[in-house]
Amino acid sequence: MSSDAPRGVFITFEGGEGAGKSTQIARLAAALRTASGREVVTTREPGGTPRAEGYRAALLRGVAKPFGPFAEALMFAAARIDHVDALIRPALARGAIVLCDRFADSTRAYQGAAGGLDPALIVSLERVTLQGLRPDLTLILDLPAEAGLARARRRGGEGADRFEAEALSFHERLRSAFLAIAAAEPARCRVIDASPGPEAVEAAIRAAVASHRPDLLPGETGDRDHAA
Ligand code: T5A
Repeated sequence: MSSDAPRGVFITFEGGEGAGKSTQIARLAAALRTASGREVVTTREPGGTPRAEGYRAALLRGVAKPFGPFAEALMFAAARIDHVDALIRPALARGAIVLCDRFADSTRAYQGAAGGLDPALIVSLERVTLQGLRPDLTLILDLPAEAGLARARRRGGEGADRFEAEALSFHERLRSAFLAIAAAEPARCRVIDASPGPEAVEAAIRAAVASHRPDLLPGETGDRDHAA
């Protein structure tokens, strides 16, 4: 991208199962379209492009699980390379706001902290996969693992996928991992309490976005404005 190219904004949503990411991405996208008038692209991982959606179906069926967390991380990375090259980078180059449901932090948490993959391998994988791309802002939706799993179960569908079927201890490690990522990178990450109802969570997300980038939601008060 040349230095005078329009600069998009890359916002990722992370958290455990059933935290409310899909619900909140739709709400934030609508608010940003109205308030900023900019192009807003919503996407997800694994997936986001036809090729990566093919990987998603296989990954959620558990095809890579028998090969272990490294092979599974490689498959997430392969899907991510296509997603980044074909969808995310072009959208950012057009100046769009890109809202992505899960990204590289999910590999750190699921295959790394919860799955047992060596963090050094994950760092190397991120370097070759992302080629310097980093989210401008990451919203980590936090709630107790049991509550998130109950929400995912209530939503119904085809039954537990490869990750939802993991033991509660796996999901508790995930929660700790996401909180550790937020603590390690406070300039990029904001933890959002995902326990209350959707309206309250939406308000907290809008405040976090307004605080990080006041130009995206003009007229809204950022969460840091409420700080003591
Ligand atoms: N994965 C992904 C990896 O292991 N490594 C990686 O690198 C990547 C990128 C993706 C799986 O892949 C794994 C992680 C995942 O296990 P997925 O189906 O996309 O699979 O899984 P999730 O991202 O967890 O998606 P979910 O749909 O399960 O959760 P969401 O999107 O967080 O939650 P949402 O919005 O669908 O809400 C769930 C239910 O709760 C209700 C909703 O109406 C819905 O019924 N709800 C609320 N109820 C009460 N209060 C609120 N505030 C609510 N918000 C939503």
